[in-house]
Order: sequence, then structure tokens, then C-alpha cells
Amino acid sequence: MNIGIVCYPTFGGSGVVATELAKTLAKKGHNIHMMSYAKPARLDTLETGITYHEVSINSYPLFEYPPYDLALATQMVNLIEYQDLDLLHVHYALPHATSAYLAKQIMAEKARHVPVVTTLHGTDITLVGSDPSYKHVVEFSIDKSDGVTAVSEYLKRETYDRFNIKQDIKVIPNFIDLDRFKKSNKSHFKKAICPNDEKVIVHVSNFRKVKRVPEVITVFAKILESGIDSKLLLVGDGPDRQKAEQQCRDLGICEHVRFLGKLEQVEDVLSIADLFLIPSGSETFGLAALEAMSCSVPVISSNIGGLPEVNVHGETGYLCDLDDVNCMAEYGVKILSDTKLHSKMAANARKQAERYNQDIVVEEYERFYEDVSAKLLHSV
Ligand code: GMT
Repeated sequence: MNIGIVCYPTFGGSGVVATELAKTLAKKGHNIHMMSYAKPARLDTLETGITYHEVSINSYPLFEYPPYDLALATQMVNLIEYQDLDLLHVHYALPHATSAYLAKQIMAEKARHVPVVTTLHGTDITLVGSDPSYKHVVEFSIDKSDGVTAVSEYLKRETYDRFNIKQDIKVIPNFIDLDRFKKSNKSHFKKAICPNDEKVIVHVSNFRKVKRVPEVITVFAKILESGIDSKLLLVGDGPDRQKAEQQCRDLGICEHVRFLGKLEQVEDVLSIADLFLIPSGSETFGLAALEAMSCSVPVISSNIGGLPEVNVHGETGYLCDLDDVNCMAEYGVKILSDTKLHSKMAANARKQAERYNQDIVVEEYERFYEDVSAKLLHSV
């Protein structure tokens, strides 16, 4: 198939999922055309079978806010016409599903019917999308898509609760490349970071408020206080970085904490991790937790959103109530001080990650594309 994929380009879950999906579909022989306002972080433009089309927005003195959604719709129309796209798959409803609806209507005028699949990821439903300033348009655009998927059962429920959506929503969970995300020998790296064989605790995020990075540091400080010789590695960057650095200085634990910034090869860091912390205030799935689990790392997370679907309490790690840093620290100490428990949870984590095998989940998307295309063909 010739498939147009639209996503946000930043180091965020939806862009990562869209890009990994594009790469896998391309390897399976599909022609993928990716659209975004900047090159998605994990996309290598030399990859065979994928062409990246940057959406350029011309400024004009009248525009305080240049209309990206219109430029995107125009790009979609161009690609449908000139690259003969069979289907548009947009990740994150706002504004991608709206641009896709517009492009679809423009093409329908030319008797060309292109199905639109919208994948809901998270804040497009739970935060931004349900904001009164966008809600009607987001609701309409999701409902007008030919196929809608959500990355977790939780997100499906939330979407029906928050919007008046008549469409069926199919849950196709996020997925993982089990060959890439697996524990590998990084003893040189481990020695450099932990000369005294300290335990390694890792957090990966975009440091937005919702990720609760200050809580990660509080939990780590408590684990240190309990006498567990450990290091905290923070991967990523974002708005709360400075606050987190200041907190480390205030607590006097800077020598135990490393800010590694944005990294492409997260699996290298996860390979030396003993524990992963994700205390988010909202998380529809928690791809970062899945990546850790695939590298056999037990996870301590908040018990919210889609996280309990991924991280199974008492098996792959532990779940704690939102903001309960004492609970997270206690479970952290428990896992890190009991070798037998740690090995069991590490093995369970990897086993759980295998349920999200990329090859199987991507096949689900392919089947969904076929079903949606067939349904549209019958309806016109
Ligand atoms: O939270 C982010 O880092 C970005 C956000 C997005 O929509 O780009 O991520 C959401 O989608 C991810 C991929 O499906 C999920 O794993 C995240 O849980 C979800 N984030 C939130 O719900 C806050």
C-alpha cells in the first residue's frame, strides 16, 4: 500500500510510535510517506521505502498564527494525487484528524476516496483535545475518520467518556522491537557510571510537568537514604530539567544523579538499569515503561491511566497511588535489596513486553487498514 503517515516530530510517544510503525511497514514492502513540520526524531530519511515530506508554512503579515492544519491538509492532497496514497494514518487527533478530514473531502470532490485512520495517543483526548477551545472540532474529526484506534483500553474508555463518539474504537496497543530493546552487555558503560557497582535507577521522559520528574528525584533520594548505594540516570530533556537540577543541589545528591539529555540509543542505558521509575500524573500507555520492561527492567509506576495494563503489580514491578513517593521508595528498596525478587521481576517484565511484539502488532495495523479500506469502498 501507499500510506501517508502524519505525526508530531518531537521526542514524545506518539511520534516514536508513528515512526517505528512507518519503518516496520516500509520493511514489509509498503511505500510510506511521512508528513510533519520537522523530521521525526527517530526517522532516518535514508531508510528504504520511506519518504519524508516536511510541511512548510508560509508566513504572512496577517498571520500571527500561521495555519499549519491547512498547510498539512494541502500536503495530504498533494501526496494523495502525486504519490497515489491509498490511505492516510494520522497519529494524535489534534489537528491531524481535522486536516485529514479536509483533505479527504477535497479528494472526494474529485471522486477519489481515501480512507483516514486516526490513532489516539493521549493528551489529544485527556488534556488538549477535551479543552473547550478544541473539543467540538476534535470530536467531529475523530468521528469522521474511517477507522479509529486507541493505544490502550483505558484511552478507549476515556474517549467515549469525554466525547460523543459513535465510531467503533479499536484498541491496538503500542509495540516494541524486542531485538533492539533487550538487555545487552554494556559493562564498560556500567563501570564508567558506577565504579563501585552501584544499583542503577533510570527515568526517561520529556520532562514535562505530567512526568513528575521532581518525584523521581524525591523517590531516589529516599532510596539512597535507606542505604542502597545507587545512581540515578535521567534521560531526556524538557521544561522541568532546571527544577530537577536545583532539587538535586538542594538535596545534596548531585554526585549520584546524571542528566544524560536526549538520547537516541535509550536501550544502552536501559541495559545497565536495575529499576525504572515512571510516576506520571497521566499516561495512556507508558511506552517508556514498555521499553524498560523489554530490557528486563522492573518498573515502579503510578497506578493511573493505561499503566496498569502494561506494568502488572507484584509481577513486573509495582504500582503506587499517584504522588505516593513513600510507596514508590519502599517498593524500590524492596526490589533493589532482594536479588531473587529482582531476577524474577526482570524475567516477568521481559515476558510481559513480548506480548507487545512489534511484528504482531504491526500486522494488526495492516489488517485494520485493509478492513477500513474495504468498508469505505463498499460505502461509496
Ligand atoms: O506523553 C508524551 O510524552 C507524549 C504523548 C504523545 O501523545 O505524544 O504520549 C502519549 O502517547 C504515548 C504513545 O502512545 C503513550 O505511551 C503515552 O502514555 C502518552 N502520554 C500521555 O498520556 C501523557
